[in-house]
Amino acid sequence: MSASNDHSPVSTPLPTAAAKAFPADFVWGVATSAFQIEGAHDADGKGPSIWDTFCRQPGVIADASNGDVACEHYARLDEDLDLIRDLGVQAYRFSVSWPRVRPTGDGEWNEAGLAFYERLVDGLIARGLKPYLTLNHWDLPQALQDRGGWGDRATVDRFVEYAMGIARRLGHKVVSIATHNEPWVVAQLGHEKGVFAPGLKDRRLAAQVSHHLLLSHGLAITAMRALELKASLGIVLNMAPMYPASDTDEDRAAARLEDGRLRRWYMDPLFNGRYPVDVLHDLGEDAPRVSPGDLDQIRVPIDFVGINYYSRGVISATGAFDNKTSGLELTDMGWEVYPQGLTDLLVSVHRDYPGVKRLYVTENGGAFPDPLGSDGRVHDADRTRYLDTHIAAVGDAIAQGVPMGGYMVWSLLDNFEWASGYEKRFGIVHVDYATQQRTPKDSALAYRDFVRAQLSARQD
Ligand code: IFM
Repeated sequence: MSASNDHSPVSTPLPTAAAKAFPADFVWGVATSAFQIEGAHDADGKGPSIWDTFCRQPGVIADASNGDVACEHYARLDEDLDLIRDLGVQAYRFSVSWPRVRPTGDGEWNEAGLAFYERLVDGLIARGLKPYLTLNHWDLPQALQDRGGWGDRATVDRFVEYAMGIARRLGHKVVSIATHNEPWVVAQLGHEKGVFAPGLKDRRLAAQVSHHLLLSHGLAITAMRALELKASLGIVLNMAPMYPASDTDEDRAAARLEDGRLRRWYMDPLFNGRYPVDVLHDLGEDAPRVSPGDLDQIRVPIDFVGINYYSRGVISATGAFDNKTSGLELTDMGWEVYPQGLTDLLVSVHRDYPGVKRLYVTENGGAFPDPLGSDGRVHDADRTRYLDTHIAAVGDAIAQGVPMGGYMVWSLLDNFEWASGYEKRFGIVHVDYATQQRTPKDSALAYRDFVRAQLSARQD
């Protein structure tokens, strides 16, 4: 590992996970997204995204930072690809910045931006790594937002054009294309709560946005299918199992509705061709306008669903549950560490949606404040434990028959954690933002050694 050649191997890497069985074709990887690491916000013809704009509003980002520089990944591509290779993982999940490749969301394509992603994909392949590409990890071109963004049905068509442009250029090289990352976040945090870009607070708009995201997914999948790519095509959703805070009817009903808002709102149209009745009822007048045929377009066959899992939800009808009192370890985000929730979630998705062919954990990890020590290392035992127990939880789901395809750690690098700025560190590789020095943390070394042992066991 370039920044850690002197680091000795971890003797018993991820012991709980190592006791589980994973299929021979299971893929081990790491994940990032464009806005969170690339920087180079206006380099080589890139247009502004809604996150570039949002970060400039006072008070919206905890440390008043932005993505202008981030991890300088755009300039340090080769170094970072070497880092991934040296981790010994098989796959790298990344996203393409739409305004880097098509600055205004329509019109001219930016060859320099396309060439960057081609270099990224070719660089992965040359290092024996599998590219997992995500099209939309939230950084919509600002020019499209100026015309209504995801609230405007025309953005659906622009997204299909974007998907086709990327698929034509890179689709024959990558192994996987996901349309959207966490559409719930775009709709709810971006358009209802207003804490993420574009910072709007309008429940009806948020519901319409979620519908347009789903419609754009379905239409893009259909269009990309026609290219007969080898890449598998799917979508990535954030999910959390929702447990009632008590056994009362009220708490159980509240937990069911919360599950509806987060999971069934996306999975039901994708796999059953309808929105869940209880959530529609809850939305009332704010329910989205759905044109005839839309739901058929959304329910097109896909090859996989990626699940991003971080924690559980505990729901009480009065909103009274305080996770600080649960006694569970909390990450630096204040999220409970609850690996059993990942098993429960994967098992429930498999049970409730038999149409799902393959599931991936496309993101999982924890923010912990572990600093760089005086020995030049980061002894992040908390993150290492988090990975160990959550990978083991995936193993438990596999033992219960869930068709799992792979697991990707969030994240390769410490990076821009949206409204939390650079204050929260999810990386298994530490980034010193003053020097851009990358230092693999103990968790990276443990994951490296765990993956190495998994892969070598396959050859026996
Ligand atoms: O950093 C984010 C990522 O962009 C999307 N999923 C959740 C992560 C941690 O908050």
